[in-house]
Amino acid sequence: MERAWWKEAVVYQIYPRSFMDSNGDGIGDLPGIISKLDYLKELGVDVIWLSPCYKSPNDDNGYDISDYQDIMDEFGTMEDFKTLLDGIHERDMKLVMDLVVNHTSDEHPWFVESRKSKDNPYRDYYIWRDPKDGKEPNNWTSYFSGPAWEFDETTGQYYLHLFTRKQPDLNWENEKVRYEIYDMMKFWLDMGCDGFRMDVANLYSKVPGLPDGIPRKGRIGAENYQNGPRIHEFFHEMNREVLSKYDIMTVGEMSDVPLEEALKYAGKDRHELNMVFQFEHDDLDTVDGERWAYRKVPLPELKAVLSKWQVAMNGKAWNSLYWTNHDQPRTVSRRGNDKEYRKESQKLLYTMLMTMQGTPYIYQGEEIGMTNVYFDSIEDYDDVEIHNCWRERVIKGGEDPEKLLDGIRYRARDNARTPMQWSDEENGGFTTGTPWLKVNPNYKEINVKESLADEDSIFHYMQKLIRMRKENLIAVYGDFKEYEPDNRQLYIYERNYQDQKMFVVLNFSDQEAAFAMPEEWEKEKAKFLIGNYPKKPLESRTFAPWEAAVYIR
Ligand code: TEU
Ligand code: CA
Repeated sequence: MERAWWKEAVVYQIYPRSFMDSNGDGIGDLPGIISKLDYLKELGVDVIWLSPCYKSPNDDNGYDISDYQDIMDEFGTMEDFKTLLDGIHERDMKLVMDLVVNHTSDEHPWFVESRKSKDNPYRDYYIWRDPKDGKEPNNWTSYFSGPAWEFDETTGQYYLHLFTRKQPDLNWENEKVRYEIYDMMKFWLDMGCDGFRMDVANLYSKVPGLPDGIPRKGRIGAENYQNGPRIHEFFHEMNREVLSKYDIMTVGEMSDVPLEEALKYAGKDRHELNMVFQFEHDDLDTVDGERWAYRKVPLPELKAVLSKWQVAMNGKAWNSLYWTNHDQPRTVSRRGNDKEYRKESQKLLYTMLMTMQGTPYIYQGEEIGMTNVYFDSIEDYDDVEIHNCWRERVIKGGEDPEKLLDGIRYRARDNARTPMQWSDEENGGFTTGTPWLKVNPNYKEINVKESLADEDSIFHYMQKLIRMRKENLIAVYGDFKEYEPDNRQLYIYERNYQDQKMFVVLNFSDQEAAFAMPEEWEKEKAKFLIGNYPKKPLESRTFAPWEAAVYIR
């Protein structure tokens, strides 16, 4: 397997709005991030992926961009950005930018022009259609509730928006649009940025004619824009025009990306992207495509999906490994036990991440085991996704508010967006003002200051895991073989690289689990490498609740 820096790197995602506020306005900012670079270096991460920091009216917290080549007022200035970039490089780290080019803000000058008249030079930068029988051009619905079309009085046509109405979709069929985007990408890369995380990167190409979607519960229309007809052509072109000219890292965020498609997007000789974020393991706890319904996922189901990707990508493409991001619940609340076994289970979950093939991503706050927030009232939530849905389903639709609130408390994106908990001071030390989103009240116990002081903390364990990965290339490149796929408590696997072997045993449960050593291992003189309980030899024994142990020989 060919080595590459972006395969060996550990990535840390920053959601700037919630990371660190430097000036007391309650909103995280670039100087705030700069003040914490030494902390990130101490953790040991190599790459920082910054969620969007561009000019934006913040309908969707920066994922609605009104100027791709300037910095959001609340976050600082271009000067601050350059200081940040230098600060990252001086510490031998790299910076990956968020590239949001499926859509812009409706306040982007392209859209402001586009909506003026049908013959405006920018008209064709977006997707405009005549009404059909006085209504929307097709039946597609948006990710954030309601139709994916908005009627615009000025010209009597509708425009497409897969997300909010303030996020009109760009028309990727238009070559001019694509080349504008490529130029903008070069602007950041020429400045020294080290790559892109590409937002909803499998949605750019829509099926010509924009046919109706298959009617179903949940969002309608996806089969007409997910992994669309020209998407690979677009990535080849982007690769040829931009990506191939720089030594960078690229990751496409792609919901509903089947394995066969991922093998193309991230295929090693296909000249598209380095890797994708896929969501198959993430989607397992949903029910019937209903966004807010959830269920407990039996371990064998989760393992089946994770293992499938490990095996299928080996030697052909490259995985990204993540448990959460700014759109997902907190890992320990969703997959571990955020009460009795918060530390143990979080450590186990990241032991898994750091011992699989692929590039691991840590979302801010995961290194101290931050939890879901479980707000009492809908008013406490900020997310446009939640408020749109509430309006449509509770206020207009008369649905049971308690039931919906229960689902929201579990799955809300705001769970990951509460401010970073730096200390036990007011507002977790995130701001001296009023935070834009309430701090999780558990900041008194769960915070960075406490984690740094405690030798046994999740932070220090995460630090060791990262170091372990750097010292053992097998953790990065080894192939993957699973044992006992039907075991409902234990995830057991082996990695192989050159003449080395690594064994991993993970007890994903609140109960002790009996571990019977597979025959092939009996002969192996494996030594304990890392784990979240005191060292024990590799032998048949019971594993404590949420015990994780890694062996090597
Ligand atoms: O998310 C894309 C995506 O698939 C998510 O929309 C997910 O389905 C959603 O969060 C739940 O409804 C990306 C960004 O990560 C997200 O923050 C943006 O809101 C979205 O794209 C639009 O840019
Ligand atoms: Ca601020």
